[in-house]
Amino acid sequence: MHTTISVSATAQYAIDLEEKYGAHNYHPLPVVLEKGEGVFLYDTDGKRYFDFLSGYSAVNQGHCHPKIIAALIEQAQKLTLTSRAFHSNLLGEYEQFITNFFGYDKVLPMNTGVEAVETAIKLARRWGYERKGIEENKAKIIVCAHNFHGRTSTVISFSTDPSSYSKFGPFMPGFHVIPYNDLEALQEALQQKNVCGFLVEPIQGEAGVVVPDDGYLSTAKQYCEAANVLFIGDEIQTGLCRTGKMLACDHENVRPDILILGKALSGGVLPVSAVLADDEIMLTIKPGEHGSTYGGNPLACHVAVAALKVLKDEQLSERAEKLGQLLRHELTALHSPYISLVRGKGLLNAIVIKHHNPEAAWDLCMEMKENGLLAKPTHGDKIRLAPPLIISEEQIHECVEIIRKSLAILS
Ligand code: IF1
Repeated sequence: MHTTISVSATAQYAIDLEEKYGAHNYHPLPVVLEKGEGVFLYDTDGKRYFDFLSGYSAVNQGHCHPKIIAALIEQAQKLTLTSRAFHSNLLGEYEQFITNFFGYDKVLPMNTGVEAVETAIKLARRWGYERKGIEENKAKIIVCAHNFHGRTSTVISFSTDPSSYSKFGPFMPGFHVIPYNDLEALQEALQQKNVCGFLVEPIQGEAGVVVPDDGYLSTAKQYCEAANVLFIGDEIQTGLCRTGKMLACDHENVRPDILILGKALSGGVLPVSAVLADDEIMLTIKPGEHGSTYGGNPLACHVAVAALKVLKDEQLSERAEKLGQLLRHELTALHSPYISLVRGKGLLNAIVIKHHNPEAAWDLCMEMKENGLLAKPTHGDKIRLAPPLIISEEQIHECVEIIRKSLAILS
């Protein structure tokens, strides 16, 4: 059982309300946040924390970025939603902006990340039937073990994590699981009939920031091309400068046939996701065959353009590259007996905790919280360390010192 810790009456009141009136589908750290600004979060008692989770990479630009908030406020006072039954003055401009930004013919705007993943699955299947001649209802998509692509019934159908899929069946067929970072397994799977796509995270985030071997993505893309299979890049967590390039696939000059974005596409302000592809794929879906109430709403369009501009204007991929190297170097230099591994790319990093106590990672996160840094374990012994990309060099050093000091709790 996790060690409990007392919180202030104000915080406890908020926690109790969640306990009584909210579904118990999370196990958050005992901290109640009230304000976010840049790299900092503030709890209901005014205590300040470095945010080393960044909304699971949705807040790459920093909390409440002034330019993104200004775009939100400006558009919120004009027009927030038209539905797609009518045109809006902002959708086409946004579509032109984002397709030019990433170099694709077209975009299909959605809201949450998993909706974009579902959209990509439907696009790949539809392309498979219409362009590759796959037998109807026989399309297969290759996925990787330890994947995380969201929590809808279809997407958990190909999860290998029981906490994501158990007792949520029956499951959607049409997926073939192979080991991650295993090109032989991919090559073999691609020999099957009816394969339309390979859905992959360039770095497996939820699995604990698992970075594949150099060359994995580029060779996988070559294999897919040779097999006439679509390479579907889920960059919801790894994209938008997080790993030191605009897209994690850019590290290997891989251009996904279908690119999936989410999270920081709005800078953490509201759910905005997008699927980008060229006409041969995108135009296989005809009017009335896919969509959503809020997909491409003018508020999301205006916010997303502002959020994308911040990424480039503030050179956030260069920062992530430089400061990520510094963070990994400094963490390694701690030579802590409790850190068995430091890994990551750009500012998407994780430490693996080595300790006889299975709760050690949680206890360390609780101690870091006491010392002013918020992070949370994933899969037991791994702690993701992913601050907003606007963090400064001196703040990196300050945070490494907090981590160093907190490690003493494991002695
Ligand atoms: C939760 C995890 C991270 C994602 C990738 C699609 C989605 C996600 C690569 C779906 C979402 C979120 C979901 C959130 C916590 C977080 C998470 F721990 F769950 F797995 F980041 F690692 N593809 N990841 O990472 O996007 O529908 O959520 O917008 O469910 O608790 P979404």
